[in-house]
Amino acid sequence: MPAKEQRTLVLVKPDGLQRGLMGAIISRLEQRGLKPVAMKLILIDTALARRHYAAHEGKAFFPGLVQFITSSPVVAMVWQGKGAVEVVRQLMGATDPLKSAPGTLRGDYGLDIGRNLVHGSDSPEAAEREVALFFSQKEIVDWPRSVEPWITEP
Ligand code: DAT
Ligand code: MG
Repeated sequence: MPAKEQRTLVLVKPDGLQRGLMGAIISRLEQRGLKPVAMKLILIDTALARRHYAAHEGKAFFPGLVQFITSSPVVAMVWQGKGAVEVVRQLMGATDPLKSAPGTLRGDYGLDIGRNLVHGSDSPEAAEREVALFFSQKEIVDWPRSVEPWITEP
């Protein structure tokens, strides 16, 4: 991976799949110029959910959050590109869809903080931890993309 690029974990949450929005969500990441390097549909088990959301353990919403994220499949992905962590956070919008700007994924498709459609790592450190939680090294494909120089100046 080029030094100026980052990788980040993105989940299309159960509400995104149930509502038929995974394509719309993936399209926005693609259109921005980010490159997918790993992708799979999985049912998250309770152990993985608790590890993924360990920072929120003890909070009032934690049990509901674990219940929700394990209730139906998600699409787990790794997206790569310049500033990928921050770019995905911007594309997602604020945690609470009621406070997310129109034009963001949560601002366009969501109403409820407990049904906010998408997860993106909140820092490079979190991204490294979360990518390793969801994907083995072998599942991450470092493929060359011919359009790259038209997205990022070499
Ligand atoms: P984000 O997903 O924007 O990184 P977070 O890490 O603070 O937000 O919280 C993880 C998820 O937990 C969030 O996507 C939705 C849920 N959540 C957060 N705060 C909540 C609250 N006050 N009430 C209900 N659910 C909440
Ligand atoms: Mg978070």
